[in-house]
Amino acid sequence: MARNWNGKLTENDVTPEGLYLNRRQIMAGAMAGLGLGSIAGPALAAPTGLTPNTLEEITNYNNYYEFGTGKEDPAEYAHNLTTAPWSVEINGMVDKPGTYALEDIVKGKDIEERIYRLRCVEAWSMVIPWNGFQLSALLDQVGVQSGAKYVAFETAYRPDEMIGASRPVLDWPYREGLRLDEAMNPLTLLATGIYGKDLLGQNGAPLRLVVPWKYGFKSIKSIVRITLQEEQPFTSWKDANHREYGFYSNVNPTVDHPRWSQATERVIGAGLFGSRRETDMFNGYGDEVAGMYSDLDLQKNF
Ligand SMILES: Nc1nc2c(c(=O)[nH]1)N[C@H]1C(S)=C(S)[C@@H](COP(=O)(O)O)O[C@H]1N2
Ligand SMILES: [Mo]
Repeated sequence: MARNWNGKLTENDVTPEGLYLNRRQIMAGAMAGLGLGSIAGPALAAPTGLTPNTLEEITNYNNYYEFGTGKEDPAEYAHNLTTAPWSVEINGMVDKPGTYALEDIVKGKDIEERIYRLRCVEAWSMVIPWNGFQLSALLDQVGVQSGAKYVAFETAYRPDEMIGASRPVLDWPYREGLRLDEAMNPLTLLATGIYGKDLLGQNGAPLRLVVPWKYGFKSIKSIVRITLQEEQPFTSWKDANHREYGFYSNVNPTVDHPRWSQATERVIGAGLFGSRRETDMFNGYGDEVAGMYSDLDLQKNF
């Protein structure tokens, strides 16, 4: 019987047994990958019984501007990033600041499968079966101090390994941020894999954020620093154009990008000419996240 991430029964109750067993085998594969987390309970189904895109699609149509702005550039160049050893500096308003080896970050975490929609601000979307753990587990581990209101994230900046990072596309390093309650939301994931395999470079190896109710650019890749702070963090896309990219960037079909509609999205891989679907408020995750924004005017705080 399939249950979604919070234990509710889902449409995946009708998932054929074969597919379900297949998922279990995939998860066994996940343990062989980074191999440091343990799988908790049954494979987790998506809230709406989503069918994931193929690994081929997920790894060949990417945005990772440090490796170029073309959709196929990351697949060609991102393997140049050295991802082992890897460490993440966790600092600011935390009880246990420090530079944590990736192994120590993953150790003891339940690596789950989370099948999420990814909605890019450019109005295309995919469905990705992530493996990872809740960001909240890491924040609990390091101890968030009272007074911290935001979490800032930073991607590695290595122009010698990143062919696109010597060009002034964004104010590097790529930086993103969340409000603390968004960071602690159970949907917010630190991903280590896809389809039970370690992340490839183009998807943000070895550790990237996944915030499924926000536009894809919030889901920052190849994280090297996490800072707990009182002030709203600097974020690269808002800095590049604050009229087009807000801090919140919640998926919202009623707030158009100044240069295009956000009402619909092109589904990657849906036939030769693709297909369009209507974009859902909060990318379909409103039940889980809308309450965080009840005091905000989402037209102004886009
Ligand atoms: N460091 C970094 N993170 C990034 C990006 C980037 O250019 N650099 N692109 C973002 C955008 S716009 C999207 S849509 C998603 C795409 O994730 P995917 O390529 O794994 O599907 O990554 C996000 N994270
Ligand atoms: Mo994006």
